[in-house]
Amino acid sequence: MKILSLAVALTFAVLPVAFAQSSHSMGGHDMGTHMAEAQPGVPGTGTVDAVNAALRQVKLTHAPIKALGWPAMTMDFAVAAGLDISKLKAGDKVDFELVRGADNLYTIKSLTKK
Ligand SMILES: [Cu+2]
Repeated sequence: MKILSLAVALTFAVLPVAFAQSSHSMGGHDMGTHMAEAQPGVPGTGTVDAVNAALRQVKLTHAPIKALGWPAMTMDFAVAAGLDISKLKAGDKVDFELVRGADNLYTIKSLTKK
């Protein structure tokens, strides 16, 4: 019986592909990343799952955000400096606004309980 040694060749064929497409990246919006201040916020709505005031992080289960092409999901968000999350707790229903930072991650810039 003959063993085909294709495995090695295949290994090298696959490498450079899975780079640019993270689930939260969005094509067609390449106006540069220096303008975070001027960006309008992207509105969203969701439910708080956890609050980490020390890390300034909120875990949210958010509804789909069409403007970003995001499906509904549960994820952690950084919270903008100056936004008070001390009264926020798990189970709160919230409206929020996101802005994209220079690192391409979205930060919550405003958040209100419903
Ligand atoms: Cu998400």
